[in-house]
Amino acid sequence: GEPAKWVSMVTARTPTNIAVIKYWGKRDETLILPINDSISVTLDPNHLCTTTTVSCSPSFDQDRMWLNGKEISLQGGRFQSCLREIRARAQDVEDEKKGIKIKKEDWQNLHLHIASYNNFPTAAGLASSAAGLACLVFSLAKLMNLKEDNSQLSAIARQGSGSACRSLYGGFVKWVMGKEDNGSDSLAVQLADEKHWDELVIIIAVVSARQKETSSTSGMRDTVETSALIQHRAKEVVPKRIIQMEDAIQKRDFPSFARLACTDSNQFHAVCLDTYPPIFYMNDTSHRIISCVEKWNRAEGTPQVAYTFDAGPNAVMIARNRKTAALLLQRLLYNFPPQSDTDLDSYIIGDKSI
Ligand code: 2P0
Repeated sequence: GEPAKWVSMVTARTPTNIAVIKYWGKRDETLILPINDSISVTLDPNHLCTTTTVSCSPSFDQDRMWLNGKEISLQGGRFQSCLREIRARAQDVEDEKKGIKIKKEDWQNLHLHIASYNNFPTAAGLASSAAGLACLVFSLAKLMNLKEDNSQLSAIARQGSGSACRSLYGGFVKWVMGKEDNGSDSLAVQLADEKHWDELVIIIAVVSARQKETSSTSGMRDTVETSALIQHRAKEVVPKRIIQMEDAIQKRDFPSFARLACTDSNQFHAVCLDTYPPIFYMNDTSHRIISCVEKWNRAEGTPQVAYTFDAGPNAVMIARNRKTAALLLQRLLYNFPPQSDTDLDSYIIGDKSI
């Protein structure tokens, strides 16, 4: 009679991460190998995150994927690299209750259906690809019963999107650039877990939810090709900051942490400006937020809040504790009053066109 039709399914949720020492520039575009180490903090999984369900069934006749409910193409080389790496490590799966028995060689022919949701604006410089690719790799690894640990999985996620490798861990994470040409040692390690420094509060001001104009991938390619500053940054500046940042995290030294995070964000944007043609990710509102935080920190005599901006105008602010976070929110609402109270737009500051 009819062969048994079954579906095997795994759902995972992965938070995004925010770099405090930035990744910008690759030495290998295909394997996604960076020109410097980077350090990030992974957000609370209840907030900015991707939820992904991966499934396989003998009744699926092709690989398909939906992002926020809309079908997207899986032809891209990066997705295919991740899938190839995962399939190569797939193991036997057996679930007697559901009548599922998959031999590892079967994975080469079983097709996948993948549904992924971001609960935040995609590609607006809020590291959506980081959470997305990390979640995809993690859920596929569970579906196919991989034996690899999170660090080894991070080296696979890296090939989907560089910053994704840092979302395989919570807390503070370092992406070690590695030395090997094949990328085997370019992976994420956890520096401290999420409980280590839990007084910190992260506040994100969505300055604009529009998609960014220059993708990170092409932006960093242009930077490596045209900026004279990027080599100085990668070789001289970042290695020292990585050591200092690890130390600041270990000691929960907020003044050092804030100084390093702010100056590294500023240097990343300086390197973007040094790219030809220049890349502008921050806008006037971003600059006003920096001034506001700098003025406050100076008035207090010691940093209360750190800021960092990625490939977009949105501000990520890290307050030293809950009390400071409450004061920060007050200041932001006073200086950047919401422009509409009708819908989600009220969370978007400074961009009248939205
Ligand atoms: C970071 N960003 O360290 C830096 C800071 C943006 C600014 O990683 O080409 O999406 O997929 O490796 O990871 C954004 O770049 O780029 C990024 P690809 P990715 O978070």
